[in-house]
Amino acid sequence: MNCSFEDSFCGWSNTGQGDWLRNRGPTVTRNTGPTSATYGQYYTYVESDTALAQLTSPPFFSGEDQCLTLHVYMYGRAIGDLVIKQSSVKTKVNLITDKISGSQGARWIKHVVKLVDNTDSRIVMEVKKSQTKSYSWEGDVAVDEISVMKC
Ligand SMILES: [Ca+2]
Repeated sequence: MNCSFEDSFCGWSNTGQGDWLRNRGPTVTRNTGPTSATYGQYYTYVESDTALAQLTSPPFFSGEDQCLTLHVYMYGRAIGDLVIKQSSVKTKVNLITDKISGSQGARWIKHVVKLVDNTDSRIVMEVKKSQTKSYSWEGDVAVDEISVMKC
């Protein structure tokens, strides 16, 4: 579950139409995306021209009083939504749906989601392409340093 993307995706996998990529240093697009990771050297991000990028965690046990913490970098004129879900592996039902919308400034921010007590969970992170905004390429969404621990 915990991942800083330094060596790999730690078992998280791309399950959408587009890709979450591992990267170090700045993204290829100007005026959007981070210039470096928040922890270590690598992070994961979505280019804003991706249709629907979905990154899904391995199954894990979410006990009482667990929180998902992640660090996100969402900066640019065309930043859309980062949707974060806790879903049940067996039923595929979304137990939690959380969302960060729009540009958050040129910095990494820490985001915490309180999870539901569920034995068999996955975390799913989704970014959809912003088709309506001008400067639509300025919409890179980056994530680093994901962890699940006691709140
Ligand atoms: Ca990292």
